[in-house]
Amino acid sequence: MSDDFKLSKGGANHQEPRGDDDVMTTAQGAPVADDQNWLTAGPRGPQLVEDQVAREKIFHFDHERIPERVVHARGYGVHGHFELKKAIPEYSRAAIFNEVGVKTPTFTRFSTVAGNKGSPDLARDVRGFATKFYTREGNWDLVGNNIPVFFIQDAIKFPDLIHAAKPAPDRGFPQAQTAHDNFWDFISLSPESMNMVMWIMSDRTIPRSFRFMEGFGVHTFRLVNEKGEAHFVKFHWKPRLGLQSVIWNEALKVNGMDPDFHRRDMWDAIEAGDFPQWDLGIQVFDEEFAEQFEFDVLDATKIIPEEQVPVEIIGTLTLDANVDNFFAETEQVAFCTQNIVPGIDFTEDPLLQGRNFSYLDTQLKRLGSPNFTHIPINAPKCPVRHFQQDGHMAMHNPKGRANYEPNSWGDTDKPNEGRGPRACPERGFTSYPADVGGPKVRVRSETFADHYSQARQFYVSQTPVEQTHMANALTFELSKVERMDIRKRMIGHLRHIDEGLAQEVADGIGLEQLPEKVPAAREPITDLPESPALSIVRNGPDSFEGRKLGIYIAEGADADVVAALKQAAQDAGGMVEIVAPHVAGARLSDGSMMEADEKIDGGPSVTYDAVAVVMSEESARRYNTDKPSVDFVYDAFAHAKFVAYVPTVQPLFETAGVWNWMDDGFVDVSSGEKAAKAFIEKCGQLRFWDRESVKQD
Ligand code: HDE
Repeated sequence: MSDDFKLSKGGANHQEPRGDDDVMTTAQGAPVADDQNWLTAGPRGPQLVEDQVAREKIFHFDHERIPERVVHARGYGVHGHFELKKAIPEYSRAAIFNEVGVKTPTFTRFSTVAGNKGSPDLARDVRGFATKFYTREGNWDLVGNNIPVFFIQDAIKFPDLIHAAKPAPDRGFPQAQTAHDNFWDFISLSPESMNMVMWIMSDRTIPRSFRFMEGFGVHTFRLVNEKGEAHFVKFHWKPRLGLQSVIWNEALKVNGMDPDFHRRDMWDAIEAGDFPQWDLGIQVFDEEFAEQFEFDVLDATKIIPEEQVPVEIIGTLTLDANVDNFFAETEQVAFCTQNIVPGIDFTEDPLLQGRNFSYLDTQLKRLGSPNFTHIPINAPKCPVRHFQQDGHMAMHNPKGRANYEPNSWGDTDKPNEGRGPRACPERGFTSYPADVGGPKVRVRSETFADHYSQARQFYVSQTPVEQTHMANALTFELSKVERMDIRKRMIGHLRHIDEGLAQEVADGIGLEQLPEKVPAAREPITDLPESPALSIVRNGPDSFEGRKLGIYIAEGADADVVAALKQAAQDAGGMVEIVAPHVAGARLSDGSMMEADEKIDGGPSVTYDAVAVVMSEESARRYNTDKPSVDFVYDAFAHAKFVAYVPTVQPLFETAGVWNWMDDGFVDVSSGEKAAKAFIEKCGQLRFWDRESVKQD
């Protein structure tokens, strides 16, 4: 036992501090002599309440938790910066939109919506994509999602939506799932949600990584220029690495294998220096466009297709630093939709207006004090000057005598001293003087009444493989709904969207007859043009950059082939992990020992974008009855992945049932470098979709 690791009285391990700076203290700063033994009356006697050290420790521990977010409880935050590439003074006076090249610090938190803090990452769910920009004119929070529309049109329905989605109040389950009666009951009684239903039943809700998904501000906002002129705007985040999702069967397995799949992916990418980037795009349009557009631009259940109003890229977000402390940053960050800066303004979108009330309110509940802006992660990085004071945990109170205005302090011999700040009409935030008014009523605008047209547009814009996934997802979800009337009502909506889809789902859940259509508030428009921007598959990457190859090796694996595969993947900007029967690794054909990143049970193929299996025939025979090895191969096949192999793996591939089914997604890489390169190039397509039984039109 080393000198600095001794047993103290009572048997607890005691480690000496390494210097004065290393001495443990209480929260009050008093040095601590023993942090392992509670003060007792005699060695076997009762503990004394007098022990202020132990009491303080336990007291603090008892109060470590704060309420989790009522929605978006599970999230992951990352630091970064936004760099403007193109100034837009014609649209906005905001400094962040006018200073090309300036790097504005940011904090982005990705999240799921329905699950609690400990729920799995790959639940089928919308992903939050919230970014706080610490601009020099104050914090701007763009609190968006990875889907550009929402379930409801009016904030008053939000508590019902969330209650219906979250675990039922009596049984307390299901967790982080929408496949249950309450959710589909609410949805099928809320026709306005049908566009969103199409999006959530697509693979958008099972993203492969936060790094490969889009983000949207959802609402229509206003940009206001120096002259006070306003334009409408929708904000978009476009991932540089292209879009990618997993497939449902994979998601189920990933959740079991690694519930932290998304946060681990983000952490690893940033630690490896592969900083993910998104371009910020804007769709700008004026009142005239809004007037002639088929739908109301204030209705958050509708998009404006990119083909109709192109997305103009103006800057780039780079995420380049993980947090130092998850609680201090990710948990305590408090996004508020009402955090805007001069040059950006709200619209009368009733969902946005409701959110502006909710976010401030929820932060008080969660963080316990109106001074949550004093917490470093929430504090602006520009000067803050006001007369707000006191309250729980106040860190910054005004100095001097003046804590009100107007005041005449400082009017005498020292003009600026002690007088405090004053509002500035020129630089300060000014609301756009939108013409609003009318009788006080509780009605939904007639212009919000179309519920199916864009749902159909989304569906017809998908590739056949994506359409099949949607039909499968709907079938899966409705098969978990126990009440037949809810299932039927849902299919009654689908019939307005696409009769073929409705039929497929009806067949999928075993209905003999198609249910009646649910009466539509307005006849859907059935000939909206396809919008290719809505498909994930059409907007994937063209390289393996940022993706992960899993190479399964065992004793006798061809060293040259393994090296060639590693090199080719890394050259393409991909990551590589070695999987082996033992975590110690395997001895390769050249006698060298290659360490493994994962033991086969801990590195199933669902955690990789593409896989390679390289082993001697002897090893392939040895592991052909090993379940994790067989699953590795079979799952890669079933999930339409590209697979590199050497012919000696035949015995394993035979038991996995894939040897006779090998298609163009399988690449023999035994010849080395060139073949490995060709394989990685193919992997740029991410999946070999032909393998899936696609819907035949
Ligand atoms: Fe939220 N939402 N929301 N939401 N939301 C919250 O704020 C709310 C909506 C979104 O990473 C809460 O701090 C209402 C749309 C994200 O910390 C709460 C309505 C969109 C996050 C709240 C909506 C979002 C939240 C819970 C209906 C996409 C996580 C904790 C009008 C544009 C932010 C919190 C983070 C969080 C209310 C609808 C996105 C309760 C009332 C639409 C990304 O304030």
